[in-house]
Amino acid sequence: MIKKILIANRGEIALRIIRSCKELQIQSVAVFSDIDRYAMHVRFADEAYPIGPAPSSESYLNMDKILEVARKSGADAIHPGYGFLSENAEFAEKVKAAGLIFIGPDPEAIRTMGDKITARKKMIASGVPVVPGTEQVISSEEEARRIIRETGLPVMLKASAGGGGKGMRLVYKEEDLMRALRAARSEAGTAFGNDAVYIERYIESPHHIEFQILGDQHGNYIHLGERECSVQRRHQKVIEESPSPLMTPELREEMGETAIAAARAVDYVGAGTIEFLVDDNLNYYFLEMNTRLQVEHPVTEMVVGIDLVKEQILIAQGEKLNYAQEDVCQKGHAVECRIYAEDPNKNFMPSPGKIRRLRKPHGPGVRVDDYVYEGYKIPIYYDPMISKLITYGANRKEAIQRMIRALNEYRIVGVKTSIPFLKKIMKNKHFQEELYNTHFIETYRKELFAKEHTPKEEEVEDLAAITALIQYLEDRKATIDETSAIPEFRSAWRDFGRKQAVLSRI
Ligand code: MV4
Repeated sequence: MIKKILIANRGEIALRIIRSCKELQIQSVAVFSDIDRYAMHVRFADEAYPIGPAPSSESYLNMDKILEVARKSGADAIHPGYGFLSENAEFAEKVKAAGLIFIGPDPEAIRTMGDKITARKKMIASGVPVVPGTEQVISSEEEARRIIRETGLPVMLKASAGGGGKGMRLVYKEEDLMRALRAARSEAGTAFGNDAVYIERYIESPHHIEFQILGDQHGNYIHLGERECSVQRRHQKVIEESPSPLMTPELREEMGETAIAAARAVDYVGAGTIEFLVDDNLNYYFLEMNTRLQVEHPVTEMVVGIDLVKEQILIAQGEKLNYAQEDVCQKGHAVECRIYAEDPNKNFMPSPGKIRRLRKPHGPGVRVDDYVYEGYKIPIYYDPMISKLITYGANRKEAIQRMIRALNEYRIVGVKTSIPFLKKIMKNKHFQEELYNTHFIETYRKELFAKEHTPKEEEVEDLAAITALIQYLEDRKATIDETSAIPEFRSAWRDFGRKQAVLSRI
């Protein structure tokens, strides 16, 4: 039985994992960099230990330091979350060698799926459909030419060590192949220290649909249905939902079984995700497998009613799966919006800084997985995602209308966020009518980035409060940075009262 888990991560996912630990009555150990001393995961855990300076290379990626804290704290397992060391086979090996449980798959499964050419070979051998293309690393330019004559154009060149869009090149004409190949190789070599490149036929307007699977240490597997992740910007997911509007019960069963076959091929243990590209004719192709818990796992949790982090922990301590495939059913609909501290009007430049005022949405079917609080300073060192807003509804329409309502309730003052951009997507006719694929944002960029000239009702409310605040500060000859020094402003209630008073006068 696991009694104490070290969470080798920060931010919302560290909180998410600690919550499941608490429900399982397992002690939690946080680790933190110097700049994260006042971060929420540090306050939330039962114990917390410093692991070094702010840059993640010196803290959250420092394997030895994390293992030292595990030993010192008496943890018996490590949960890596997502990002950082979560898909690092060497770290999983070191955790095992230290006599600890790694909450995730075997290092060998991480390694196989991390190398995309090896993964493709493994999938082909297991009868999992992959995008037509190479089975081996491209060893010569002649070979590349021969392959494109077989698969046809256009093709995509991808780095074997890549994934998630890094080091990709799209080739439409044979005469561009050599230059693209050299560029892809050189980019991959610099970025990953591995210049192996492979070729896939280009799927023109695909959907990105991924299946969540769980596997235990006894060879049992189930899938928990799919997530539709086609709304992306520069290979960053923006919105995820489950179920996918494209899915049929028959296709779900078939792709679910294919996802399980993919997991079985690497003796996968724990929670994992099989990514597929799906074309307009509903042909589907294995893209890659993510051997970790994913950012968007909550949409699956909402529609199947299973706590994925809890299942990960129970699997890691050797228990058999708590569910058979026939126990799993998707009910209702869930949508997730990723909220970033970025300025959508300035090409999504990061907008780090202090959260001055924060009001989270509540009410029926609303879940907020975040880690920020009023007064918290968002550091520049890590991912700018500050919150995930998830809404659940009886059907897609209700989940979307709930999301619009929840986004309207959300107030974040002090940093710019992607909330206005997310509202535009949720209100977009093509999104609402299920007419979208991976090109959604670029296709409707005009509408999605249009500046609004008429303030919305909810914004008028804020404008009134802000006008009153500015006047108040001018009267006191103070600046916004000094508000925390003004005794009255230590009370959010007084602030709220002032706002009501202002509103009653307009
Ligand atoms: C593709 C593709 C079309 N054909 N591969 C982008 C991220 C990486 N995971 C794989 N990606 C793609 N691979 C073939 N053979 C189109 C994309 C792609 C994409 C995939 C999912 C979501 C958004 C995307 C946006 C552009 C391109």
